[in-house]
Order: sequence, then structure tokens, then C-alpha cells
Amino acid sequence: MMEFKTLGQFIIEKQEEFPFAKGELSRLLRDIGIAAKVVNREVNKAGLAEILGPYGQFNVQGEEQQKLDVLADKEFISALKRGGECCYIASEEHEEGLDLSSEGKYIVCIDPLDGSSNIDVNISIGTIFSIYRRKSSSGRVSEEDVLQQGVHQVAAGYVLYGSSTMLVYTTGHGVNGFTLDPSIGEFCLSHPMMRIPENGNTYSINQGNFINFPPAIKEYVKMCQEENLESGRPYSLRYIGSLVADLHRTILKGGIFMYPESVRHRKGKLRLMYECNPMAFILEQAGGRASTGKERILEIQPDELHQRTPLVIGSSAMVLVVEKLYADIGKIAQST
Ligand code: P6P
Repeated sequence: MMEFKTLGQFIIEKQEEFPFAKGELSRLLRDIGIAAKVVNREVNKAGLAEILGPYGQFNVQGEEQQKLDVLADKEFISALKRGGECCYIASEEHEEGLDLSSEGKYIVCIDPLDGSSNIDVNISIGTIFSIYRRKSSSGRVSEEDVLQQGVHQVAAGYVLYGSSTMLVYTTGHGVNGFTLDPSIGEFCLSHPMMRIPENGNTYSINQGNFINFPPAIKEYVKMCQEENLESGRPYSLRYIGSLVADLHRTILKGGIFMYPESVRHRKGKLRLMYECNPMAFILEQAGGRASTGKERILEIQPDELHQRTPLVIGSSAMVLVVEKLYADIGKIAQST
């Protein structure tokens, strides 16, 4: 009989690593795990249950909501409400955050179903979450409680609904991955202490935007395509167009993912609070690096809930090359 450790057992085992009151984070992560199982069930039967396709409404991003988006949003919100540990939820699907006015001490920023444009074509999609402890002790949640730098996250994770469904999270003591075993309905530890290789030979970017990339990114993409046997170039281009899937591959295999600023996306496309901060926390905890090309993602001071940021993330040696290109090109621009 293969020994296995469920997410619940693991969280309880590790809760002494968590500096706050015993059990709070355990219950919060348990609530997220429960909602993830429900969303997984719906994602896996999407093709059969007439819940594919557009919902007929548009979210705050102006993106047409897919039915599964709405279902996932409702599932995570109700699970967090029931659990009682969360006092405020910032969701990609809502313009304003949701003040649960509970006694909970935790704030959850969440992208309930990222990559939803891939739902109808059966490509992996994901949930991304970020957890902060409120700064104020009680009363109404303030903007200061919510708009915290990524360095203050107490936990972050993602769920990948793919060929198998995984939940990967960190509380600042490394990154651990759990695979859902449908036969027992439990997430079981499958990837203990995940580490990203320091280098890689894959780059991940929507090359269709090349003409609008900043010079440093154009220069780096050209480097990726050059023949240089010593550094294993040309690299392979892998781009799924689903952030969680692209970054999960990057952690496991090494490589670099970039969604830079461009003419079309002046501040980048990806959202700081519920996409880039959680993924940056996870990648750094796995030994990787995450920046805008110029600034560490986790040190960005947010000034609004749905703000976007450029993202350069992955194997540290590769991200450092991009950052050097930004710095060198910046110096040339200043001296001319
Ligand atoms: P593009 C999916 O819509 C998403 O938010 C991320 O999951 C993904 O990395 C990115 O957008 C893809 O954007 O412009 O390449 O289609």
C-alpha cells in the first residue's frame, strides 16, 4: 500500500511553521482546497454539462465571462465565507472587493479561473490565490489592509486543472505540490519542496506581440533564437496562453516566462494582486526570480486592486539576463 500524505495532514504537520494563531491558515487552505475540488469536478465535466461557453456578461476587465468563470468565482467565495477565516476577498471577477465583515484575519486575492478563454478548447486552466493577514486589528477592512506589497503575503498558491489536477502552495517555507487522487477525493503530496532549475532552455512569450515589445525584450527574444551550442541555444518556445500551465511547466523544467509592457498593454496585461504577486512568491520560494525587468514584483507598492504589471519570471539566471538588458539599454537611452 503506497504511503500518501493528504493536503490536510501536511498543513497540520506544518502549521507550527506559521507565525500566527494555530489552525487559522490550516482552515483557510482547507477551504480553498475544498472549493478547488468542486471547481475541478465542474471543469472535468464541462463538455458534458452545458456549462461551456460565454455567460453573456462581462467582468471588470471587460472580458466576456465564461460560465465556468462565474461558477468558480461563486465556489471560492462561498467556501471562504463558510470557513470564517477570511474577512475580505479581492476577485478578478468583481470591480470592488467583497467585505465579508467576518472576524477573520485574512485577506484573499484570487483569480478564480485564469485562462478561461482556453476552456472551450480543453487546454489546462488554473486558479491563482494570494493570502495576506489584515494589518488593522478589527473593524472595516481598509485599503491599507488590502493593497499590501507582495513581500507581505503569508501564503500563495495555484490550482492547475490539467491532465491531472494539482494544488501547489507556499507559506514562505518552500513550495509543495499536491495531486488530486479522484479515487479518494484528496489532494496528496506528489511534489515535495519543488525547486526550479537555475537555468533552462525554454522561453515562453506571445511572440505575436513582437513588434510592440520593448527593446530589451526584443533583444532577448533574438538571443533565444540564436545558435549558441555552449548555452544550449536556440531555446524552445513554449506558450500555452494559460499562466498557471506555463508557469507550472517553467518551475518543473526551468525556463523563462515573459509578459512585458507593450504598445497595447502599457503596464503589461497580467494583474499584480492575484496573478503576478502569488506566482512571484511561489517562484522565489522555489529558487527562481520574478521582476518587471526593472523592479522585483514582490516590492511593487500596489495603488489599485486590478492594476497590471509587466512580468519576467522563471529560472534566476535567465531573468537576470533580461534585467541586465533592460539596465544596459536604459543606460544607452540616458546617455543619448
Ligand atoms: P495573451 C489568460 O487570458 C491570461 O490572463 C493568462 O493566463 C495568460 O498568460 C495570458 O492571459 C495570455 O495572454 O495575450 O497571450 O492571449
